Amino acid sequence: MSTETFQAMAQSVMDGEKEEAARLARQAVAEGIDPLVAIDQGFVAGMRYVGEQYTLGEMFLPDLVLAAEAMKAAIAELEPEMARRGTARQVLGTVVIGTVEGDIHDIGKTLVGTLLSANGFKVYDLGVNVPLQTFLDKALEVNADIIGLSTLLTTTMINQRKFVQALEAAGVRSRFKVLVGGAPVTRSWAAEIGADGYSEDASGAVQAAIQLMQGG
Ligand code: B1M
Repeated sequence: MSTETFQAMAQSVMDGEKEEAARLARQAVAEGIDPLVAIDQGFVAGMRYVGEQYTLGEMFLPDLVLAAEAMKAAIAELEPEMARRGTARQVLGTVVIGTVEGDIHDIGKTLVGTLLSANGFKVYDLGVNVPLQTFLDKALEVNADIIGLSTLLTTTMINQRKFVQALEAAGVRSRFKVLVGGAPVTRSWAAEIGADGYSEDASGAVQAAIQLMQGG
């Protein structure tokens, strides 16, 4: 796939062109391109640009919404291929994942959930704006191994810390591994709040989850 096509993917997100984004995603699948490469080198680049322009006051909330719609349309086309490429057969572990309370960003979290699922994890995706108690209730209900907390807002990162504290207060800290991620989240933040795992992207999250299952 040519550099121009990756640029066109980025452009389709910048322009909020849903159909074009979906078409380019289908083209990537037809050409045997790894969906993650299409996402990282194409669509995410467009999303990054939109985020920067929003910060600069050059783009506005409706632009973010349209960009997100285009990105989701592309991912929807790529998802079956991501699942198909997942090689693991046995269930590696059970993951409860969601975006923390106060935060409605869902694209990154959904991508992480999809890849975990494609790689052999049983995934319960609780969606966005998820209260901490809901994470805990679901994790207890399904006897989860890993609880994944995503956040894109600096203002809601604190809910990741609160969740680790809530597990301790409930006396169940040792029952679950906590995996954290999201654009503002760093390895040092993860260490500071006592999370067990961290990743800056979706494929890293799969590696981190596998490590956690191996006791790492
Ligand atoms: Co919002 N938003 N947004 N937004 N938005 C950001 C995050 C922002 C950085 C934009 C900016 O100012 N430049 C900014 C946050 C600033 C901050 O906190 N410091 C921001 C803001 C301010 C807001 C609002 C407050 C705006 C407003 O209302 N005034 C509002 C928040 C509402 C709320 O949540 N309460 C808001 C709303 C929205 C939309 C609804 C319009 C839309 C989201 C639509 C949707 O998700 N359905 C939106 C979008 C699209 C963005 C940007 C542009 C793109 C986010 C995205 O989807 N990225 C974003 C700017 C940016 O990040 N560059 C921005 C693509 C996605 C694949 O990446 O989500 O980072 P990401 O996920 C990655 C990794 O982070 C990691 O893996 C993923 C795949 O590689 N990862 C994990 C994620 N979760 C993980 C979990 C893990 C491990 C890894 O383990 C469990």
